[in-house]
Amino acid sequence: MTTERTLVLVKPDGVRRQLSGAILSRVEAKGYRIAELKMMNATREQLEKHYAEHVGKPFYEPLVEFMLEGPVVAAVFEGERVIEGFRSLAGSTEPTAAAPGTVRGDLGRDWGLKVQQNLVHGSDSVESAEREIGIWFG
Ligand code: D4T
Repeated sequence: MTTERTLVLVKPDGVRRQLSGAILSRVEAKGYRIAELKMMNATREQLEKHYAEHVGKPFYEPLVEFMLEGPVVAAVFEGERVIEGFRSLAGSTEPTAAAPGTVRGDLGRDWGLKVQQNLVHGSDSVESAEREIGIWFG
């Protein structure tokens, strides 16, 4: 049996607010294992690949600009059903509506900007995870 992997990003708002450790700690405490970890500055090329599905949407360019504002922490977490498990921990996309107890629900809010600054990214399927891990870890 192959253990599932997911790409987790602590976005620039999370790094800037010094929440990287708190966020990674929640994921580790749930029982998932860090397989890869680094802090880096994303390139526009990486973001264009990562967010290709959103090209043309009103929040696309603000999203890319936001992700270029500062460093991100990129991690690969491993574990049974980690993709679903991490998305459950992260909470829904909109921090205002995200359930308390989730990363976005507890630590995020709407700042009235053109893009939601929602602290984390997590892959949404096995195929996305493998594609995204390739983009961020080569
Ligand atoms: P990511 O992909 O960053 O983990 O977030 P989600 O899976 O929760 O959300 P997404 O891919 O649909 O959106 C990517 C990114 O764009 C922002 N966004 C999204 C936004 O500002 N307004 C919107 O209406 C949507 C759909 C937030 C996350």
